[in-house]
This record gives sequence, structure tokens and C-alpha cells, in this order.
Amino acid sequence: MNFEEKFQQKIDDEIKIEPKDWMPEKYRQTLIRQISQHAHSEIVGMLPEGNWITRAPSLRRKTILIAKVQDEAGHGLYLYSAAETLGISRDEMYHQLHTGKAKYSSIFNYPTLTWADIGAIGWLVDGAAILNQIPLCRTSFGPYARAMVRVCKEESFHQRQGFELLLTLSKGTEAQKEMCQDAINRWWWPSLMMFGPNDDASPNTAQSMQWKIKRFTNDELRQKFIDMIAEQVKVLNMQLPDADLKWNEERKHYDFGKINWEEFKQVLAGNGSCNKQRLDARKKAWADGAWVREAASAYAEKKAVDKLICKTV
Ligand code: FAQ
Repeated sequence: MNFEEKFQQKIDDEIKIEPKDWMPEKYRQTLIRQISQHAHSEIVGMLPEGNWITRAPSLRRKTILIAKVQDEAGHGLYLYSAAETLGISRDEMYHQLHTGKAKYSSIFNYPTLTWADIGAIGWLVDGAAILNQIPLCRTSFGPYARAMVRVCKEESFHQRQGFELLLTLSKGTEAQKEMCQDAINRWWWPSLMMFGPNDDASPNTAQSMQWKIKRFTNDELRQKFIDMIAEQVKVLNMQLPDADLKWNEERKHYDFGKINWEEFKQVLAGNGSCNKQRLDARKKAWADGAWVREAASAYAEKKAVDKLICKTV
């Protein structure tokens, strides 16, 4: 057996691949792409919700939202650390984000216009994220799989708080009910796009399934999500904005309408309503942090020199 065959055998035997193990270069590059994109999504994903921290309607809601946004920062950090084990530096990953070489999830290029959007993000966006991430707890690369275990626990709290927020609005005044329905209308289709292109238009799925980086295809996960949300929306007494959404007894799944893939393409090309705002915010944070990085490096250098002097004296 050559290296490639031994590697595939390990994957087939469900043995985790660890950073120092031999791996095909394309496996390493695929993981760097996916994990760094995932990390960037967590960090950029803090922005739409962070926008509402000062305007949360009660102290309880504010503390929940702060905790959630802080969790997303933590997720980003675990994921950057997991990607670093593959031999890429954090600075390089940030550079790729800032120059547009690395993507982040399309969903975070949509604006949060009302308070109900915070509920819709929790319920729909975190709901989609969990469905995608639970199988990633069993992904073939050890550090990524282990990071996902804690991330999923926190995401499940995120989804529940979003649902509870919308449930409260759905039982409120007419204006609150309308705000709730409007947020669902705006976030539904973009949340379906989070799962990526259809399988026949997904260049990476087949190889990632063979390497067990992905355990389900984009379309399989999207269908699971639709089946779950189509039931949950009934509890909210709201509607999903899809006239074609209908239970199919033969398939034992919900049928659904056409996704606007042109909109997805435009968002990925940088033409979504918030792309520029999101990237500008990240670039500004990087520039504003320059003095902290310089101070930390100077301190580390000084410590290293002190240690050397102590050793030689
Ligand atoms: N947005 O061949 P595929 C969260 C790109 S975390 C932008 O199917 P793959 C938590 C894809 O990169 C949300 N780009 O690719 C939170 C590829 O481009 P490339 C993030 C997308 O990798 C909640 C090209 O299209 N989650 O929400 C998207 O096999 C609330 C072709 O696609 C993850 O990243 C998209 N939606 O499958 C935080 C999970 N979809 O790089 C704050 C891990 C596809 O070749 C608040 N990632 N693309 O130029 C994955 O599971 C996979 O990477 C997929 C895409 C499923 C996203």
C-alpha cells in the first residue's frame, strides 16, 4: 500500500487524522480552506448581532445576546487554532480574509433591520449551523472534530434562545407579530443558501465525502433543515415564505420552492448588501489592533532576552 492508500484506509477505519500524520496535500488544503472559512464566519457573524447589543429591549435579552456574541468569538478562536495545526499562521488567514481570498458564510452579508432579526438568526442561522456542524464532530481531522463538540453545545443554546425570542414576539401585539413574520420572510431563503450550492454544482463535496471531512452532502443537510423548520414554524404560528413548501408522503420529506442561486452568486462575488461593511469592520479591527500586536511582540522579545541573560549568568 502506498501512502495515499494507507491514508484512505485509516479514514475508512474511522481513525482520526492528526496534524503530524501524513496526509495528501489536497486534504490539507481543503481543510485549511474549510476550517478558516468557518472561523471567519464565526468572527464576521458577530457583527450583525453585535449591532443590536445596545438596543436589546431588556437586561435579560442584553445579557443573553452578549453571551452569544462572545461565544461566537470563542468558536472562531478554536477554529483558527485547529487550522493552525495544518501549518498556516493566523496572520496569513486574516490576510486571506481581508484580501477576499478566503470566503466567509454568505448569510452574514444580510442586514439586521429589526429586533426580530436577532431571533431569526438564532432560530434559523444557528439552526442551520448546528445541522451542518453536528456531523463535523465526526469529521476525519482530529483537531476540527474536537473543536466542534463544544461549538455544537453552545450553538444549541443559541438556537433555543432565538426560538424563544420569536415565540415571545409571536404572542405579542400585532406589530410584534408582523415584525416576527417579516424577519422570517427575510432570513428564510438566505439560511437555505448557507448549506452551499446543490450537490451537482458543488465542486468539493465528492472528494470531501470520500475523505469523510463531510459526512452529508449540501442537499442532504438542507433537506434535514427544511423538514425540521417546517414543523417548528407551526409552533410559532408563522409562515415560511414558500408557496411550494409541502409534505411529500412518498419521499417522507417536505418539497420546497426554487432557491435563487443568482442571489447566492452575487453575495459570494461581494455584491450583497453588507459585504463591504462587514469586511471594512474586520479590516478596521485589524488596523486598530496593530499596537496591541506590537506591544505583545516587544514584550515576548524582552522576555526571551531576559531568559537568555539569566541562563548565561
Ligand atoms: N457562503 O463545493 P462547495 C455559523 C463556497 S457558522 C459562502 O459545496 P464545501 C455560526 C465554498 O467555500 C457558518 N461560501 O464547498 C454562527 C466553495 O468555495 P471555494 C459557517 C460558500 O466547502 C451563527 C464554493 O462555494 N459554517 O453560522 C457557501 O464542500 C450565528 C463551492 O461550494 C461553516 O463554515 C456559503 N454559504 O461546502 C456565527 C461550516 N457555501 O472555497 C455567528 C463548515 C459554499 O472553493 C452567528 N463548512 N460556499 O472558493 C462547510 O460545511 C462547508 O464548507 C460548506 C460548503 C457546506 C459551507
